[in-house]
Amino acid sequence: MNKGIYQSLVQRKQKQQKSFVVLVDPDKVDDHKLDELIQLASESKVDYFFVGGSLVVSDYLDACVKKIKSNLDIPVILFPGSPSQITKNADALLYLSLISGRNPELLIGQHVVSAPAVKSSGLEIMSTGYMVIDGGAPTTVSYISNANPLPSDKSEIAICTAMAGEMLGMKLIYMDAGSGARRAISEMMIQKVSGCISIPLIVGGGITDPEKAYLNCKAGADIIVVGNAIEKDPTLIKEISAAIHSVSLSKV
Ligand code: 1GP
Repeated sequence: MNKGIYQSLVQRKQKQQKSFVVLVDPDKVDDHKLDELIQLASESKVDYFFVGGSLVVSDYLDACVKKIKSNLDIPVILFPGSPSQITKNADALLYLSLISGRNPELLIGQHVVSAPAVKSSGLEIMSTGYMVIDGGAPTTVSYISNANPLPSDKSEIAICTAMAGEMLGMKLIYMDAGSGARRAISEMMIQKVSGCISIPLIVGGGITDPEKAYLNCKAGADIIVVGNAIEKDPTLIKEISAAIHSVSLSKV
């Protein structure tokens, strides 16, 4: 099985190079909008695309992945809200287990049901401890997951959860306040969690400006994911990418 993308994430972390991910929700783009994102991403040194959403009802996922792949040399990683959001045309899959919640379906149940399809997809599978952090208001992910988000002021729970995920063998930790979160994850929590794990830390949810992305990276996030803000204003891609990559430069 191809391990190239995970290796690149680990190497980037070792070199303290921060990564910028543009999240595309197939329900919220069309060909025209995607063309614009592709153009801006190619001009702005975007590192990875995530494609998926907590609830995808359109049938645009496969076409969306194909369009990005045929226009750009940037890895496309699936970020699925359910096992139906899998296409072999992507490069890799975040194999998410919702370790912040106590819903057995999202911890292991859906994985069991979809295991044969996932295995035969040929995608690079990246086991990911997924932690939904309270973002100040219900988000689609907190509703659909039917699990309590982790309280935003309980860094010690976040630390223990991430440590447990790493010791269980997960390859990535993804702390997510949920798409369009009112309140993004605090730098204090990011700093505490990143100091207690050695695998790459992904942070997303409610990041709407370059400053927040920069501060999240400074606090210890290795990979920053932005979706909602870019849907509203695609030109933000350029500024956010520059802010994230400036952290890498300042560490060289
Ligand atoms: C959501 O972390 C992602 O799962 C990105 O969140 O859409 O708020 O940027 P936003």
